[in-house]
Amino acid sequence: MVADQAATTATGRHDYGALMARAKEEAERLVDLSNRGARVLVVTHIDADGLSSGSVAFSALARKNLAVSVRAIPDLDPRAIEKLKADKFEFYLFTDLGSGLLGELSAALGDKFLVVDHHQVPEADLAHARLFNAWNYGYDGGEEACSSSMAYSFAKALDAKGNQDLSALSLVGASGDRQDKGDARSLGGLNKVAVEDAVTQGLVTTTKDLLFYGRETRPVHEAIAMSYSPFIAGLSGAKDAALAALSNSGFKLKEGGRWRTLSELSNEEKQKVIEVISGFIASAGHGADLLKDLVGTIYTFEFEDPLTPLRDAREFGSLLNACGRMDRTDLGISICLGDREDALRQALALMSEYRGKLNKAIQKLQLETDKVSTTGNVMMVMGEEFIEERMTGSVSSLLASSDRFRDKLVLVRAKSGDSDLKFSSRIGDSYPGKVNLGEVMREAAQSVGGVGGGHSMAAGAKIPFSKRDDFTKAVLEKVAAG
Ligand SMILES: [Mn+2]
Repeated sequence: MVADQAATTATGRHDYGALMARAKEEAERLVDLSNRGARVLVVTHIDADGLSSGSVAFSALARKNLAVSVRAIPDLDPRAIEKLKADKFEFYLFTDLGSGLLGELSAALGDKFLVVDHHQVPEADLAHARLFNAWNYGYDGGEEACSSSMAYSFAKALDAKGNQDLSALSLVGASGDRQDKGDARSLGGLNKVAVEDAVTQGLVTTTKDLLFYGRETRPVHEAIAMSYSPFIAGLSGAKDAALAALSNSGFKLKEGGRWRTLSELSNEEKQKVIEVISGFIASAGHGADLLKDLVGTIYTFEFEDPLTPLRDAREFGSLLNACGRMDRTDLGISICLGDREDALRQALALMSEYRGKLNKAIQKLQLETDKVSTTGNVMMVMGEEFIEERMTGSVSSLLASSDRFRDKLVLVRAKSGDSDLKFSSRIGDSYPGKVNLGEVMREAAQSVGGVGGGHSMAAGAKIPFSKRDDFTKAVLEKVAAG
């Protein structure tokens, strides 16, 4: 089975065989450690891919009867590393973070750690002995592998049969990291190995349809209004406007007194929905790109309740993201580990609260145009006064998916503590140039005494507040230099 999948996915530069061999080596090392009574801590990031990859690693180790705990943290920095060290675990498994701090980790933890990741690192760091990173095996960690599919490979190395169910969570992590960049917004590369496992297991089915939130459960206008990616100004977050627009077009919203859902519509009706939406998209520029993004491959989890967002890989990812952003990673992890009662109920409430916050930030942006500045292809949101630090990633993702800014490099900044600024940056799908955002943010942050990095299309930085102008200047220069 493993060999078959390797054959279908390890085309060209992909080296699935070497990746699994390394996973096996590390898995054996961990089992050996635990036989000697070692306690292991899984440390992961707070976003959807972080929560799902941490849960995959945790489940796989717990199933081997290891004494394992899992913890999600917003940032790994030298101070966080010291704190982890003080907790005196015998081994630390990092998922979705750590690639940028290998030297610091080695200094603090010796060789008692492993980083399972997909973030791009400088060439010299790729050879680090405690790094298990997708880029080492020919997978583009920006869109072909997420931490969840890396953690799933590790889980398969621990127990190929027993852990196949964890394949489904890989799809959640990959969607959360917006890696659906294949044909018809499908998942490719190492993520596709997980898709194939999940389909073979009967856990997941794939279909092509309109990609709106709650397509099986919500009234059509609600589904449109609750969708933020791509962000459609005037419809996203605007239920009444969506209802009015559909009614005015003569759309049949109800059947026998009951609201119809998107999944019930005929193809002609779906076409009509797209027409209504296109009326809201600025005719200049990138509307066609955006409309194309509205249709794509849907990954449905057959074992989940159709009435919950857990039924759809993307919606599951949004729910986890909301848990992370709202400081309740415990709920996200509980859900990944199978809680469908209390944790799910609380997370759903949190999700509406989170959407409310996001909506407020966006409305403020539309009203107060002095909070936005544009220089060439770079647009910056000065969110110090109205965007919370933990919301920066959501706001930048949303703006980069909107018709207005999808040809821009989006920078969103917010206050972090008393003396720092947090930046979140994204490259819109229609951005005309070529730039490696992870590198730009890392180098620009370093030049002002801060820390930064990430992926080519999504990255972040934290810098001293007093250096904000130097930092922005450094970013603009690096972007202009290509
Ligand atoms: Mn990730």
